[in-house]
Formats: sequence, C-alpha cells, structure tokens
Amino acid sequence: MPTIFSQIAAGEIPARVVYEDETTMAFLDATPLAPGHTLVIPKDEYPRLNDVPADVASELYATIHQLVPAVEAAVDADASTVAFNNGEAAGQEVPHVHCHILPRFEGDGGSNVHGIAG
Ligand code: D5M
Repeated sequence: MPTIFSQIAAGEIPARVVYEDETTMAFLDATPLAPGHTLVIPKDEYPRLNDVPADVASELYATIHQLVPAVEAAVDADASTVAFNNGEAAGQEVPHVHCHILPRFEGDGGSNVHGIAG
C-alpha cells in the first residue's frame, strides 16, 4: 500500500502543492503548526532518510534550500524550524521521508514538529 505522500505525488489525492519537479514535491501540511507549514518530499517512497540514495538526497536538499526563504517570505516569518522526524521513535507518523519547513515568529512561544521542540 503506497503511503499517503506517494498518493499525493501520483496526483491520486489532493494537496496544496507549492512546488514540484521531476524528483521532489512540496505541499502545505494538512494540520499546520503555523501558517505556511510546508512538507518537502522525494516523489519516490523511502521510509527514512537512511534509505534515500545520495543523488535523491542532493535533489531533496536543493529543493529545501530553495523553498526555505520562499516559505518564510510568503508568510513574513522571522525564521523557520527545518526538520525531519526520522523514524517512528522520533515522532515520524508517515513512513515516507519528508522535511518540515515550519515558519517561526518572534515570540511564538516555541513550537513542536511532532517531537522536535524548539
Ligand atoms: O509528520 C507528518 C505530517 O504529515 C503531519 O504534520 C501531518 C501531515 N499530513 C498527513 N497527511 C497529510 C496530507 N494528506 N496532506 C498534507 N499533510 C499531511 P511526521 O513528521 O511524520 O509526524
């Protein structure tokens, strides 16, 4: 059974897609912890970072690098938390590698990416 993110990548279920190329995709988180909370995925399904081939990891990082300033600008954030929950014990709920870009605002009192406190 493909993950929900594989189904989004295949266009089988809807998402608010903000970026797409041959290898990667980004869409808004369905349960955002802040306005603009974005997830970046490799389109192919890898459960954990440890499973991602180097060439795909490189493409994934290039997309993250491009999107972090764009997401911050889109919601006028002061900063962002950029994080992977890598494995179930770390709070990863969807077993398809994804990077959270979580916009942060001065005085937002800290937030939490399903386990990553800040
Ligand atoms: O984060 C998994 C994240 O995935 C969590 O913030 C909700 C989000 N999610 C779950 N289903 C969807 C769909 N269908 N669209 C958009 N976002 C979704 P984790 O790091 O695994 O805990």
